[in-house]
Amino acid sequence: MKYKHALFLNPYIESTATSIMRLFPPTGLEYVATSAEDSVDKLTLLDLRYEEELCDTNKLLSFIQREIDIICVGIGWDRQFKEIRDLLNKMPDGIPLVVGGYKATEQVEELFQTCPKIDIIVRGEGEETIKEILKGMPLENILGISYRRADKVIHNGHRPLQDVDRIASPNRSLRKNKYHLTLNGINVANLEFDSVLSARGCPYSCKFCTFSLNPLGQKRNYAARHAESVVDEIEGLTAEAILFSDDNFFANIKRAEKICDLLIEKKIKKRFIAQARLEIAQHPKLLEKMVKTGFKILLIGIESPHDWILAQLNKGFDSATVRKSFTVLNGYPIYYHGYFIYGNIGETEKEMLYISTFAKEIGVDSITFQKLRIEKFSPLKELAVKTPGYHVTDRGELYSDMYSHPALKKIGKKIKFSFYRPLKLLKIACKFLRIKLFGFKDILSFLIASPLLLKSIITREIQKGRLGDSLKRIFIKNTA
Ligand code: B12
Ligand code: SF4
Repeated sequence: MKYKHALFLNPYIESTATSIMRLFPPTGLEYVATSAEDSVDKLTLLDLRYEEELCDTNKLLSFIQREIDIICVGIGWDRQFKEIRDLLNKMPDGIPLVVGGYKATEQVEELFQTCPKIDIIVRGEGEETIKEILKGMPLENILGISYRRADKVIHNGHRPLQDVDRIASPNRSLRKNKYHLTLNGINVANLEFDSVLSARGCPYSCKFCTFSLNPLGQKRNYAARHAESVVDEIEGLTAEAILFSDDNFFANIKRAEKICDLLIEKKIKKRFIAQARLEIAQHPKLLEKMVKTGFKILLIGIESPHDWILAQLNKGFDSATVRKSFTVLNGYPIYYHGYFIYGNIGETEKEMLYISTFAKEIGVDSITFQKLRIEKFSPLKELAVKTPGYHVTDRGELYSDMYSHPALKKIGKKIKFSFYRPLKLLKIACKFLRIKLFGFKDILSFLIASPLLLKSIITREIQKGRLGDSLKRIFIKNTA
């Protein structure tokens, strides 16, 4: 073997983290590490979110220096992108550094420019590519990579996509930790989480979701694994709560029904979370089966209450459909989390604030809302640049002369506090009990952890200098 000990690293920087970042395993990195197992003598998979010792950068670097002869890092999200690049720049000289993941593929050129230590970037799906790198194949012959040669960056051609049924599921025994619900670093429930990828790609083309337009990216058309293979994978898992990481688990309704049927037939009792589109409301038979199977949470992209914005984003439905769909969905004991986008091109503050009212009206249980990002290859870029007063930063942040970043942040806070009123928080807790997401043991461990949790929340708010403001917004008046 060319390499004795490969490190597969999920980077994470504690100081700028948000609690939710710990809940699920790094699926993409685990797929690649699993595929690489037979190509190296030894493989260490490290999720820095759960490392007590090695999350200290100096200790991590000395571990790498002592033991590792190739480093493979996954960068999947925009979050902590700068901090991750700073970490990569500290990696020891002389040890090859390979990077891959969604964000790395989007930012190939920038990563080579800002991280002189990176040798190779694996673009798109990496299971086959990594094997060839680890075997020491000449770089010019490896499809799907970009690499440095002298002072230049060379982009090799795309790698053909593998049949999804032939890709091995993540080997969970590579993990050094289990995944639990932690809030502010405190373990609040016994429940173990895992994720299962049952399909890759998405048949829709919302305009803010732009990977397919990256000339260096490699987006597949929707391709789903056979129901039997998905259920076999689930059967072997120890976790009680499973997230289907698919873009949209219900893109093929018949297959989703078959997965439910098989899970019921095999008496596999787990709690499922899935990303879905509103269209699921048109399938009551499936919804009934989902409840029976143990589907507890659906994460649904609603994006906006305004028809003109939904059209601008090419979401494929209007606000009347959202309302109609939720009338159906609310008839089932499932927890609904809605994703919204605000700060759209031409959107006024009044329209942005309406997100909270709308979300309450349709009866969605919780929401998250993100400022519109105009990613590098977004078809919305042209509109943003053409619209007077609008600007896009190098990082894809959209702002306007009317709504600067701080102004949008303030609006975001108003939406948050207007939606999450004390009564709403109580309703969320009741809903969790009603849908039986948590069992008796989890509730008990939550109660035990709650004083510590409350203390940590208060400490964090004090550190950020916003305790008074948050309390005022929750209990007295929600103003900027
Ligand atoms: C599931 C999912 C989640 C889950 C997390 C699951 C998890 N395991 O952590 C949940 C619902 C919690 C979530 C949350 C968020 N998500 Co999300 N999520 C996804 C989704 C749908 C699938 C990710 C996945 O598992 N893909 C399957 C794996 C196999 O693919 P992959 O990760 O790309 O890995 C392959 C290659 O990239 C490569 N590779 C990956 N790592 C490595 C490493 C090496 C060394 C190599 C060689 C190769 C390699 O090989 C892998 C196998 O083929 C993606 C969309 C998508 N289709 O990718 C969005 C996506 C990644 N999420 C996104 C966003 C915005 C978020 C949130 C910020 C949303 C929010 N408002 O809170 C949060 C942030 C979470 C965080 N970590 O900070 C955006 C990211 C955009 C960006 N540029 O940052 C995406 C692209 C969706 C979108 N179109 O907008 N998400
Ligand atoms: S349905 Fe979801 S994953 Fe598919 S294109 Fe739209 S936003 Fe992207």
